[in-house]
Amino acid sequence: MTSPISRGFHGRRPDAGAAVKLPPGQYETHDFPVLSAGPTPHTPLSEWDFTLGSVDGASARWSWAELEALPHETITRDIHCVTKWSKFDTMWNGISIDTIIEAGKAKGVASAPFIVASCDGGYTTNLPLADVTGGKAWLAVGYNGKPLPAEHGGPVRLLVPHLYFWKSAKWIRGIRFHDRDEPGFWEELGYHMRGDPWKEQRYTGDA
Ligand SMILES: Nc1nc2c(c(=O)[nH]1)N[C@H]1C(S)=C(S)[C@@H](COP(=O)(O)O)O[C@H]1N2
Ligand SMILES: [Mo]
Repeated sequence: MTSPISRGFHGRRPDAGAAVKLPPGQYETHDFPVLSAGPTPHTPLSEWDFTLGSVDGASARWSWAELEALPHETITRDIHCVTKWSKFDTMWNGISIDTIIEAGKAKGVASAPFIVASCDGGYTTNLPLADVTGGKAWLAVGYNGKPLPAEHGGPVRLLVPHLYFWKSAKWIRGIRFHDRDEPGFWEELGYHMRGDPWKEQRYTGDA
């Protein structure tokens, strides 16, 4: 008979691994819940565009085809929703925000220390520039090797996996630079301005 101690050790290993990846107050789910504050918009790709805007009003625009022509990366990250589910090792494809900002600079759009992302349907969310640059955020166009489904934000969503998932704006249509940190949709309603899951920055006033 094999040792029960050895069996117990092997049996607990996956849980120990999950605990390391799970921020405080979160649980792991294998589903992919859909959380939307309104109906799912369906903008045809022929009408879709993306606009990057500076503080002084300069802007740059990309059509769907122009966005698709920019370099893409495959990204595998854990995601964490403020409603307490976390999903491990989600796989995305998209364009780094660093790439978009560099392409915007070439079109005369200067950056600033904060951004607001805006979406079809009117949703907005704010982020410090430092949280979307340096390989930390993407315009995601693919999920699990397929085009991003509309309910999860397709054709294009912001992906900022190191912050609570409300920062990952679905159906994104633009990013605007700001000199000051301006609250977005949930941030106006009492959610944290930054939303770091490892610091449990859920609501206004959390550390
Ligand atoms: N445009 C838009 N983006 C959004 C939301 C939304 O309501 N509208 N909900 C946010 C919230 S609270 C979460 S948890 C995630 C959910 O993404 P999912 O539906 O792909 O799981 O999208 C975020 N991005
Ligand atoms: Mo959320």
